[in-house]
Amino acid sequence: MMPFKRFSRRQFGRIAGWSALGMSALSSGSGLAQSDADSGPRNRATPSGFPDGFLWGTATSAYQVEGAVNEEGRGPSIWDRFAHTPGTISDHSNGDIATDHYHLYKEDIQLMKSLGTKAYRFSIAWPRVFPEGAGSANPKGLDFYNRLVDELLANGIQPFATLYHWDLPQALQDRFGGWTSRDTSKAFADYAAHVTGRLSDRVKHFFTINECSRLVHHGHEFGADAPGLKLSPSDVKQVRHNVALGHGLAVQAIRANGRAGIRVGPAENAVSCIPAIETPANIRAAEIATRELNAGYLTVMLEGKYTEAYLAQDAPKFTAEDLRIISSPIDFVGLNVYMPDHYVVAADNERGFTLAPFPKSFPHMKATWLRPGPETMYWVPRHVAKLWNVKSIYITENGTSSSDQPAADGTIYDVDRIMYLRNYLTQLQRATSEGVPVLGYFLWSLMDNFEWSDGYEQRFGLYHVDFETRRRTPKLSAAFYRETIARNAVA
Ligand code: PNW
Repeated sequence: MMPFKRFSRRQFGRIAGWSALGMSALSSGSGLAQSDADSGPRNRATPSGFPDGFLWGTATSAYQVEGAVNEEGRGPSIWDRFAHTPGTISDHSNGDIATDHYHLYKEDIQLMKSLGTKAYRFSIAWPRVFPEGAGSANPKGLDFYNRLVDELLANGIQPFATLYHWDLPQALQDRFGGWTSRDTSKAFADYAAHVTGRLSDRVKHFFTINECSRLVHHGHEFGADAPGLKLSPSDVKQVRHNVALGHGLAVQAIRANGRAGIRVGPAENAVSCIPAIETPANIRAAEIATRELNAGYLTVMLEGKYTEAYLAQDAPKFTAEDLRIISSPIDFVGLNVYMPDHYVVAADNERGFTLAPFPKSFPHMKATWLRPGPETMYWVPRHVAKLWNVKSIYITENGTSSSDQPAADGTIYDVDRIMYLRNYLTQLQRATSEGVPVLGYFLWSLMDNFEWSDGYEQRFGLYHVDFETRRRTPKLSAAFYRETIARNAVA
């Protein structure tokens, strides 16, 4: 284990729950801990450290944490409608109250601070800003985000705002058919312009759209997420094109309306292609697969064209101008990294690769879809940096749910989450030590929250939330993350 400078006793304060984990909490108001963390390289010379200034953060999204769905003029979103439709959410819950972050944000910022995080990725609810999706803005729409941003900055935490994390104003679904129409792409750009005009004096980093891939497939192909559609393959590709167009239009609107120095990029769950064995041929095959299987979003966004194979079937309708807009220059790529989608083997076939089927015995975390494959955290940013010459990458999400039962002493010893995080972070450190330009990492999630169609049955938080009392309690993984941040190395 690496020697590192320990915080002195007086730098610690108390936050409920930390002592139960055998840890003291960082004082919320001392400022000392922060200057200490900033005071230079603790691990630069060690093989296990992250780069100096590596940005550690946590992530949430509006509908999953805020609640307060009827406050200060917010309009309904497709997720309000979907969650209130019987048969959609496994535990019949919804996000009406969620973690009540809308009212408890100050307390939550102290939780972030006690972890030692220096950045927070949250999303802005479009229906708070434009209750009808477009037209006249709600004058109180940004009040909450102004309060949130000011409180973050006052506590030394940089705000990273996502503009769209799936909560489309219901009015746009009703009026245009949502993302099936490019009118929604245009409305998204108008909303992005409005927000950046008002927040970019304090918010310097904006993500356009969270996970095009899931919102397209789960929302419009499988019907498992809002708006619950099951469209034909060609309509699904049209939706994906409209979402990509929305991203590009928003990038342009953000640049036109934001302050100088504003930085913008997507937050995408790239289809992850891992060389099954790390041979040069398999690595090349995994790169080819990455480009091909992300053709509808990252590839078109970074190359300004669709691949031939993508257009060979069910091609979307688009213009050359659309492609120019979609590939508007971005400042970074955000990557949500959870699991290996494919292990790739080089093959002498037309595509140049074979996707290995997953054996039935492949392990999973508590959520059956979440297959642990820590090397995903190495290969995805490496592929993106290499294929498209991307110079700045943020890991915008990574984490896992756990069954999270309290032990007899009341503590949640979520050692499966710690095992998962430790292994993924080790692979992230491998990437940064080789020069893959990952600048920061946002752990999903700060606290348990509304996990979409899994309701409150999948808990992804470092902090346990009691959904009766809204009390937050750190799990053992919170102590793991705090230790990792303090060392700037995997703990
Ligand atoms: C992400 N996959 O969803 C979302 O951005 C979050 O809102 C969500 O709470 C979190 O991850 C946990 O699910 C994903 O199949 C869903 O690879 C599925 C996958 C990845 C991310």
